[in-house]
Amino acid sequence: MENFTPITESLIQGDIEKLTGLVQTALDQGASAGKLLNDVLIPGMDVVGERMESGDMFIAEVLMSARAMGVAVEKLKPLLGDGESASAGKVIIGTVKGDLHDIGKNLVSMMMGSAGFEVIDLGVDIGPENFVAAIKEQNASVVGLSALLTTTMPMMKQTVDAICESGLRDQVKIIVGGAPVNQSFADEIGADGYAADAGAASKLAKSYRN
Ligand code: B1M
Repeated sequence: MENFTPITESLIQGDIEKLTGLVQTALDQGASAGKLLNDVLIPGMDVVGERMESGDMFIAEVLMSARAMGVAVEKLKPLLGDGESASAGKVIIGTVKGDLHDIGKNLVSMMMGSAGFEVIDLGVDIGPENFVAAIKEQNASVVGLSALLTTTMPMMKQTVDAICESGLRDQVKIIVGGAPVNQSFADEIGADGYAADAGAASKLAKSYRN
């Protein structure tokens, strides 16, 4: 049994050069891309998520790990045959209309991508009609709404309402997050869940696929 610990460690450290070198060596030695992704890299990102939640890793460190994961995933992508991909479904994510903050949202995108979801990131300042159109077009199963301003929180409710009115509500789970948002606000506007940080958002999305 190969020792994959150095790969996990370099991922957690966000050391892109070391990680890509070790991944290449493992591939050269015969490890499969699917095994590296599902049994080494994704569990490594779970550790990052846990450390983030417990406060043992800072945001900057989490971003470095997420970037390293992105580079490793890009490297493995062409080698992943059908059925070997860890795709866990499609997630539409965006910062709601009127709000331009995207650092936290990008982190959520990266963590969900690292967890095997196909993430369609709509960007910032996204109106309810754009979320609805994207769910329809992409046949997404999870929608993530981010807001950093108290003034844009009502836009989250408008977005949830628009999804209900479009008839797509039963198809998607809606996750909301961002500094001014909390669980009771999520309940109040009819979202399925609230996540305090990127690790929790990814964990929540994963819980919906079971
Ligand atoms: Co703005 N801003 N900002 N800002 N800004 C805040 C949010 C503010 C709290 C600063 C302050 O006054 N103390 C304040 C909001 C006050 C309020 O509403 N109560 C504020 C304000 C007022 C404004 C402007 C109105 C300022 C002005 O122009 N007068 C303006 C609004 C522009 C607009 O959006 N229309 C504005 C502009 C900006 C910049 C453009 C300069 C810049 C954004 C750059 C960018 O995002 N590309 C900016 C920044 C950087 C901040 C602060 C300083 C940092 C935000 C950040 O990136 N944090 C912020 C103060 C603060 O938060 N300390 C502030 C790091 C990031 C990793 O955390 O985004 O919270 P966060 O994401 C976390 C969680 O919230 C969660 O997970 C992430 C990772 O753990 N999360 C989710 C986020 N989305 C999620 C979605 C999920 C789940 C979890 O599921 C889908």
